[in-house]
Amino acid sequence: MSKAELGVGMVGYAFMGAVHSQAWRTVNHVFDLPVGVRLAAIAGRDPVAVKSAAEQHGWASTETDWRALIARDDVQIVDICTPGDTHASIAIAALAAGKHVICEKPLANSVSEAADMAAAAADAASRGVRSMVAFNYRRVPALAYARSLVAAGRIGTLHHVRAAYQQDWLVDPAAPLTWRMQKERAGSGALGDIAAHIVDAAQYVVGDVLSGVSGLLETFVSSRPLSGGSGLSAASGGVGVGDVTVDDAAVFFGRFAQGGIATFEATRFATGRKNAMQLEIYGSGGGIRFDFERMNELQFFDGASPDEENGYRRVLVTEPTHPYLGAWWPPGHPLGYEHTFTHELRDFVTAVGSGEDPSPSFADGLQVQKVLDAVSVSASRGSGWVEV
Ligand code: SOE
Repeated sequence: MSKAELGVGMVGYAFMGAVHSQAWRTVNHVFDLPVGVRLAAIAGRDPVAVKSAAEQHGWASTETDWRALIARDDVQIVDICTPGDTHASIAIAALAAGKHVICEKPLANSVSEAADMAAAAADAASRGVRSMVAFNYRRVPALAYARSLVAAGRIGTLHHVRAAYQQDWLVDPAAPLTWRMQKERAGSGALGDIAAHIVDAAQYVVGDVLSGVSGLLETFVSSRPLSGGSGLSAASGGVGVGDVTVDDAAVFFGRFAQGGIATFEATRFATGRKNAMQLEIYGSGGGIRFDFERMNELQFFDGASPDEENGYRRVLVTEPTHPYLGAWWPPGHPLGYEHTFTHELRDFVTAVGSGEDPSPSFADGLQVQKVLDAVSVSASRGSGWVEV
């Protein structure tokens, strides 16, 4: 008997839309899901551009208004890949219409929007409608494995977390202004875009939440040209210059609720670092180090090994017994960035198909938003301590 199939409707088709599309096309064919998925429709305001995106990424049809997408009978899942200023309205409307929702990070542009989304998600869950926030780095097999090591007590009592997310795509002052540098669209800069990832990843791996932070935000280049550039810094047009109204970099430290302290650095100005996401975890009985540039590896120091032969050892996380890997290639055949999205959809669709709530929930997204907000408040008060 063939499986039931859920129609997916996606809003947005830029970088995240492209990578999510790839994952939607793949997830059915790699993992054995309780329900199938179909790429029903994609929505975007520009009719020509959305049509060409649909053809390129394999969507069956298009809409130019997300409300029409949500209203369709052949759409049961709504995937939100738009800038943060539209997340709350799309997600809340979709949940009210009984559609399961997966939403890109950060969940929203403010704590109050995120709280509204979490409340709508809790209400929808009571009606069997599921939601998830898309923190894809949780689905790096090496990080999922790191979490299991910490949970199994292999590093003992947590002392330190050192997390960094470094990019360099804004170091050139001639890089143009885009929505990612506008507070009303993106909410914040490096803070919401990439610190959100390392806050989520750190909390996920250690299995605890930050209880307070102290931070500093910096904007190195305060105005930028309105057109030019390529890739993430491509602007769609305009003349002259516009103001950058978000942070270019965020640094902060924090304390975990159950003990252990952490430092975080998120920047778009780390010259030469393209997408360097790093996490180090040190406990009384061991340590773990991860670098996304070597995402198939984990460095593990096992304090239980004899001193004379001990040191950080490189664990190649490609064995089928590691999280997510059984469905892919034989040992030693590594995965890449895009697989993390296939894994997140695997977990989302599995939960939806099994009638369970996926993780991370909108409530988890709200908690990350509270951490980001506490960093902003701290920075605005000269870096004083702020409870989360
Ligand atoms: C841009 O900084 C960006 O695309 C983020 O928005 C993504 O979440 C991250 O995975 C890569 O960098």
